[in-house]
Amino acid sequence: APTSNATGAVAFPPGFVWGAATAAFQIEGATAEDGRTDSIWDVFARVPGAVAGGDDGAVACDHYHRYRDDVALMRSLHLGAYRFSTSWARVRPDGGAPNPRGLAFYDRLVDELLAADILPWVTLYHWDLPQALEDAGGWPARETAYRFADYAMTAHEALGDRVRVWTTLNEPWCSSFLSYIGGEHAPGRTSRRDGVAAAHHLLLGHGLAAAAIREVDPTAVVGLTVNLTVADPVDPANPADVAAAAKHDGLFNRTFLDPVLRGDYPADVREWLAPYGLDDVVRDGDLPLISTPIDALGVNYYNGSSVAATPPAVVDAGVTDRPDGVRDDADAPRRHTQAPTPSPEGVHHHGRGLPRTAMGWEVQPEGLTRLLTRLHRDYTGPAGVALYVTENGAAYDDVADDDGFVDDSGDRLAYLDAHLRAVKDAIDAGADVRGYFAWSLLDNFEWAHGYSKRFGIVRTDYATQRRTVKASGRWYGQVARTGVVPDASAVAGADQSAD
Ligand code: PNW
Repeated sequence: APTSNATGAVAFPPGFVWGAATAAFQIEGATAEDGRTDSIWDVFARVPGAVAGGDDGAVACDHYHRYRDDVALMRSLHLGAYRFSTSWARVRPDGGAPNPRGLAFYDRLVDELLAADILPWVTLYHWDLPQALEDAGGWPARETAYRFADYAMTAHEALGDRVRVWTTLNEPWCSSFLSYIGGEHAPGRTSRRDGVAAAHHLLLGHGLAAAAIREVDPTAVVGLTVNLTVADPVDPANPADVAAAAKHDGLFNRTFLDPVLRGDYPADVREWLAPYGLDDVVRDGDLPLISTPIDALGVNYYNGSSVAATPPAVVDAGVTDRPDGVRDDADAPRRHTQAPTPSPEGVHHHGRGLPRTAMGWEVQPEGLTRLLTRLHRDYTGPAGVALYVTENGAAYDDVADDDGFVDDSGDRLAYLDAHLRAVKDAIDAGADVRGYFAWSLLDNFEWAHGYSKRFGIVRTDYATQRRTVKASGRWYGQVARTGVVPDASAVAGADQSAD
């Protein structure tokens, strides 16, 4: 459907935060330096077939050594904020004692950002659990939640005098269901019971950390980032499809939203998860902790979903409809457009013939408008919680010229343009959306896809570690500087200079 902000220049509200995002394991490298020990992703990457190309995080973007240049790059893009994550295995190796040399890196990074007038947004957990804690049971073990809160306080103690925005978790759906049920992400387990226990303990860890940070730092902005979708029935007139869409919404979105923002798992979700032990892991007092008030909800949006009660007649290359989302090691890594969930019966994903990114994900910008509007109405508005889009972006098969320049104006730039217009539509409809972070600042380690998928608005040449701003990055830098998404017709094919 056409949106009200379809093509003309669109001005965002004053004070809107313009940023870009990364995650520690995806960019830092230096995985064995200054006392860092293995995380589950270091170990998972050594499993044959787990990561495309046999890629690992040992070097990645070498950001650990190049952070000064990277901050200068952010400044050249006029970013107002930078969302990064701290590595638990660096800050508390093996999940044990604090590591001053690991903390010193984040100390330097934060100082560098502040000197460049860029606000540091810290995410404490972007999927890199210390392997020693996985060996002790991982997220399915309740104890991990308490260890997470300890680690959060170590990071806060070191950086809390300068970092004002604290995000506990990135995408708990991914670090529970995709990791412990789908087996596609580290640690690669395939147990529904483990996935359910992991989800609850991640939320508990969030609540413990959020409450502890609030207590020592009442003016901190505390939040959580979730990956969300809009789930539409293939046939809105078919009650079975409507029910399937509601189930996907329940297991993908509401499982993580409701405990935090409404104080309990929804009744239907409880019913779907009961066979996999939800009631065995939820203890008295957990939900009040999990629903500790937050200030900001981070929303990561990449695509919507079209759901039916029956499988698609034709299974195409991009939409793999699988009954249970469980990994088949002979064919890794796989695309989970059939989301791995604990109770996937009767939920089938269909393609709609929309344009796709290189991930196979359908491009559906208006879904972001509906998602933000719904969140504001049903969750964050009533609670006075601000919304931030903490990730949005796209992988495409970039072609670089001899200078390393990528003209992605026809795809990635267009993706960002359309989604920013969708954000503005949500703001115009009353949603309290206060910022946007492009995923990602740099091409980086795209998890099970290794370095084969490029999400950056800046190209990383892995052979030389040279960074080259793409057309989308030049464009985004202008948007960040002016607060205006320019007229779309003026952008197509136009010369976009860096400043
Ligand atoms: C997010 N899914 O991952 C992460 O936060 C980033 O680290 C990642 O690089 C980015 O999006 C692009 O993938 C996701 O299967 C991975 O629905 C998988 C899914 C969603 C988000």
